[in-house]
Amino acid sequence: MHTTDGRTTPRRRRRGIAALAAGAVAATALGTAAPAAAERGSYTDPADATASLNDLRRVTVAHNDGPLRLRVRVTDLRATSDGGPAGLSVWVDTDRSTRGPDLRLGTGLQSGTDYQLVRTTGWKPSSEVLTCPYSVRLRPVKDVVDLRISRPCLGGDTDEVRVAVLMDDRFDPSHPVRDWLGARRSSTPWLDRG
Ligand SMILES: [Ca+2]
Ligand SMILES: [Ca+2]
Repeated sequence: MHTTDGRTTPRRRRRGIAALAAGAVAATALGTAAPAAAERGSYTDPADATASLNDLRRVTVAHNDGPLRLRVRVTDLRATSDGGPAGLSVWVDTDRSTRGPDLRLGTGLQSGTDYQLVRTTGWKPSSEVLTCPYSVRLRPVKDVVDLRISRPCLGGDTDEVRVAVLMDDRFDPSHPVRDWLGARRSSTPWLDRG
């Protein structure tokens, strides 16, 4: 199980973090030799979900030879909150030839909640939880969530990706707040691997 506070850290996750760290080092070394910047995009979303502390405001995506990195900024991320359950889903489209996104990384937005990566077909989960390296880090002080999906998860020959992001707040089950980045099920432009 993957949790955002590391209280339960199985061997698989430790290996994942090590692999991500190794990837980051490799990318840095490459960067000094050939300073090709990661292909990067930053996308804003309006304050249109003010009923939730986690109103989605900005998503930054960096796609290079290391892990795909996303930073999701919300209005007021809290480590613990009586605001009730809220979650974040990031769908990643890795293949133009398959309809819709191919991966989904989902996480809760309170410290210690689970996160998991699965394959998707037609926006729905189509696999068990994947064992390749990926991570979610909640940073309440900065009001951001940092997500990483390693190259083995994306597929080694994946040269372009696009992402869709949804915040889902169920504090009041009769009035769930859903905040997509942009329009419902819309994605960022395709980002070439930098
Ligand atoms: Ca918003
Ligand atoms: Ca696809």
